Amino acid sequence: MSEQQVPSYCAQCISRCGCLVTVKDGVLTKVQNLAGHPTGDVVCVKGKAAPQIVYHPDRLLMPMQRTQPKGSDNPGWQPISWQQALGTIADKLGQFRSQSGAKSVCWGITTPSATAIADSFIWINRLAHAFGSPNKLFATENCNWHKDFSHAYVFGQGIGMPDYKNTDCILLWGFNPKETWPAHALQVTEAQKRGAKLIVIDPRKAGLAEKSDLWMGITPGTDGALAMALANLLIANKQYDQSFVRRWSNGPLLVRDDNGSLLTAEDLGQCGANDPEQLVAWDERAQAIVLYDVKSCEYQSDSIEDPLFALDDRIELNGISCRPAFSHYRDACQRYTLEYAQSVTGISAEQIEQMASMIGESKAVSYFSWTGTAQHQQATQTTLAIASLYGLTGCLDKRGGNVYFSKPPVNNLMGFSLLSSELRKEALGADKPLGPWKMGWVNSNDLHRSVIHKAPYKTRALIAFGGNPIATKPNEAFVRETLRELEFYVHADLFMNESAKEADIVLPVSSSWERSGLTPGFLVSQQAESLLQLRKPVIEPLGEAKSDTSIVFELAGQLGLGEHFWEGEIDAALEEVLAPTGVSLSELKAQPAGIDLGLKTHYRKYRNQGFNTHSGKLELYSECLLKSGYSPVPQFPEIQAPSDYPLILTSAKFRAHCHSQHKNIGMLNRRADAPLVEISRALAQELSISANQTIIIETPIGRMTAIARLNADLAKNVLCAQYGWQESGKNYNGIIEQTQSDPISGSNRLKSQWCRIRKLETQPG
Ligand SMILES: Nc1nc2c(c(=O)[nH]1)N[C@H]1C(S)=C(S)[C@@H](COP(=O)(O)OP(=O)(O)OC[C@H]3O[C@@H](n4cnc5c(=O)[nH]c(N)nc54)[C@H](O)[C@@H]3O)O[C@H]1N2
Ligand SMILES: Nc1nc2c(c(=O)[nH]1)N[C@H]1C(S)=C(S)[C@@H](COP(=O)(O)OP(=O)(O)OC[C@H]3O[C@@H](n4cnc5c(=O)[nH]c(N)nc54)[C@H](O)[C@@H]3O)O[C@H]1N2
Ligand code: SF4
Ligand SMILES: [Mo]
Repeated sequence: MSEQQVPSYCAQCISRCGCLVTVKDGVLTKVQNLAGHPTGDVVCVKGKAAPQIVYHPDRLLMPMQRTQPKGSDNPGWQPISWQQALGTIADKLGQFRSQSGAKSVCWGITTPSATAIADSFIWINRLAHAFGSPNKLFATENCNWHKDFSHAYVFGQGIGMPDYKNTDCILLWGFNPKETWPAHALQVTEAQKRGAKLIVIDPRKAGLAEKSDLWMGITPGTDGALAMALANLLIANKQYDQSFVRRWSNGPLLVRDDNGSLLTAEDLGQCGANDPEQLVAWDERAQAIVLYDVKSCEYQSDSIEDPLFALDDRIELNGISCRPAFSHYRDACQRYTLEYAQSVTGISAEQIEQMASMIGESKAVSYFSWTGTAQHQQATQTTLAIASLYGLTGCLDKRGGNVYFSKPPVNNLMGFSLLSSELRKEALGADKPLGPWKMGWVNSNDLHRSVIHKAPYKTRALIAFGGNPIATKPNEAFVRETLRELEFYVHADLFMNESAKEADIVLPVSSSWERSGLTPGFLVSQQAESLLQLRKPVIEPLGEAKSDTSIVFELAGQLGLGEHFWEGEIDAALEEVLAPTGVSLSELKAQPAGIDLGLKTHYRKYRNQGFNTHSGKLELYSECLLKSGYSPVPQFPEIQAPSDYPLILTSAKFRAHCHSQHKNIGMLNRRADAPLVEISRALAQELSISANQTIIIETPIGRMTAIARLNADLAKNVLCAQYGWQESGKNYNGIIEQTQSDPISGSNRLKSQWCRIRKLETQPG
């Protein structure tokens, strides 16, 4: 008998936990944590369940094609060879490309945060681009867009990572790492042991909220109002970092009253149209303007260490009335009085004041926010409000704040440059001025419009690498209609899911344990970011399963795109990814536990390079949003709940499952075969609902059943249900209205759907 223990990492979710894998006679038997690895302190139950996932009898083991028409009860799957499968796919794609243009083919990608698709993410994007299509169906609008991209309107880049080793006060804002990112949660707990304070903003007192210093039980979807009220208090009490705001934010830059644009030196006749762009601030002490050069990010003044820039007053220059950008932001915040914020968020004025003082009194504040704030109709404005509030603390990229740790320098080979700029502008969704479509990330609403209404053109095929939009995008029926109407749908996966059942061809994908993967940096600390690790396959692929990367490289060859794919040599491609690190693939292969690049953190990099925004400053006022037709400061139009749906339904993730996955895995599904829904004791009492009874949740578009769990801490008008059950009637996203979406990101009310509930008359026995 041969037994091996291989140092590796679990690739099944964003936590990418360092692990030790036991393989006996070629069989994966055990996954345990790998002490000493920067994310190796724990593996979760899904990691431990890896053998059950890998050897599950439902694994797809060979390519199959449909023989019965779509909509039939039984698709009549017939096994086919890889050669037949890839040949058919290449022929069909070639046909669509020549008849309707490559953009008529959309490429689907499951989420890298809850699957191992990160192994292949760049290659799938690259294939779409090399093929000539800008369109990729992805989860970003409900997932990482807000933390990684809408934050950039304020910061010039994403949210960063809390510098847990040095922080004094942590905000977990709509993020529950205890269930969703254990390596992250451990850092929080360590920081708490050191004395850092923890504030959790979550409708549920869940996860680390139990051990927090302050739990803010917010009404779902109202985080923007809380952020604005907190900012209002910090400004009123002068508890914000005034020197940072004056020196490094665009707060002092003057805004024209007539059109909202930033005042330029050219407006004042101080330079010509062809001179480099210069903006204008007002020096209170000198009672004079100071010009700001956008390109160099420098003010033309020596006295800036002693900040004198005006933040408040309206002045008239050259007949143009204007006032500092900061005053616009401050005015927007002033609408959020304690009374108003209390009425909107359901949080007491005392608690809001307490949170503001904790932020104001802490030297180094850090925060992380993810899907709790991102799955709402006003998700973009919400993240702008939170990012702007954070901007006031002056902690961005400061020791103990949210920091951009140094990362292994790898080549980004997603291949956007393979697409012409004209084609990039034809991505579905490009009728909106901004949003994920700019990266070619298409949402299910825009895809539906294209497939069903041919607007602005018809999408004919979808080639999906994992994902289950029927269970994870809003309005199951709407998504099913899209998939069914496609002329050709290919789905590559480990398992047959509800969406894959609509496919014409299904391809078997190997699990992460059967293939290799590269992780350049493990995110949660500088030490973790310094690690470069190549995961090697620990077992042979099951059946005929292939990795997504192999499928991409082989398909590229068949499509005549081999030149963009190193003529099928995956190792050569990986060498190119690694080139800037100076580490070769063979060196990395020889070190299965990874190579520590010993990278060092550089704080406050903006001092040398400015922020990556248009003005080069942290933007509390966004001219970019204004020019695209949106409010330049966070703004929340009041949206009225329909009177017959008085409750608010939110959702959350839990440790044992990722989205629609893992419901079939015995050791991950001990508790229930139906979604659970947390409801408040008060509401349960009013409706005579007891724990474990089945209730019906209704929205304007449908109903689902769920099993009640009573929660004494939940507000009476809030429910939190599990999602990801695929069966109609249990599918949470079957009852979410796709019509109400964020105007910029396209996010949906997956966490703030109006609903009503009742008890199921006849309870299952
Ligand atoms: N076990 C497991 N881990 C996962 C995943 C998984 O499916 N399962 N998925 C991965 C992926 S793709 C992602 S994006 C991450 C996401 O990770 P998280 O963002 O942590 O995921 P959620 O649990 O959906 O949401 C976080 C918290 O937001 C709260 N919440 C709900 N509504 C609101 C609201 O309106 N405001 C506020 N402030 N909070 C609210 C919920 O109660 C929940 O506790 O997790 C990753 N890790
Ligand atoms: N109501 C509600 N809906 C939500 C959310 C929520 O909080 N509430 N969260 C949203 C979020 S954050 C996200 S990211 C989306 C996720 O949405 P999806 O990306 O649709 O995620 P899953 O349901 O996990 O589907 C993953 C599928 O990919 C397969 N898979 C796993 N690993 C691989 C692999 O390596 N290769 C291939 N080819 N396939 C693989 C799995 O077997 C599974 O069938 O869901 C969103 N939907
Ligand atoms: S949290 Fe669990 S599933 Fe995710 S990487 Fe760690 S062990 Fe794997
Ligand atoms: Mo996600």
